[in-house]
Amino acid sequence: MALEQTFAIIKPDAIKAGNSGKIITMAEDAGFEILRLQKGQLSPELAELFYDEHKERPFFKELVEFISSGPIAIMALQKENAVADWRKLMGATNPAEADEGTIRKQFASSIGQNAVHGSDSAESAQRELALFFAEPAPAESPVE
Ligand code: 3AN
Repeated sequence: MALEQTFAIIKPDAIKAGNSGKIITMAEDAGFEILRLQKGQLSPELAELFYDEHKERPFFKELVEFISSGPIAIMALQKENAVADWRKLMGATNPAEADEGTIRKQFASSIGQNAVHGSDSAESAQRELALFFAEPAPAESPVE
């Protein structure tokens, strides 16, 4: 199977709680190569654009406010089957339903503040990677 890239966010709750290093270690232990890693904070405008597919949902405002409320880390992750495997490692959206050994089981506190994001399809991954990283990450990642 070919290598695939996905887009991930370590959300404000996980950064604030000091869990970013542990989440990155879980990603590496699961075989993901971290092609891009950048810390920053989203403006509400960029957050709205990012979550555009959820704009009709009742929790949209809450979602935008939370993701732009503090520092986050954004990542481009690569491995075979990266999109599905990252979602598996994240666990269910609601941490109460997340399996043992998943990131959300360990670090998420609620359905809204659930530690991490991962693209839900290869198409979303392309869109999200392009939204956040000006240039696509090379499969081999030289230090620039
Ligand atoms: P996932 O992040 O697991 O793909 P989605 O796509 O259903 O989940 O939802 C996107 C984000 O919206 C979730 N990460 C979560 O933070 C938030 N969310 C989903 N459902 C709710 C809800 N019922 N109340 C508040 N926030 C929610």
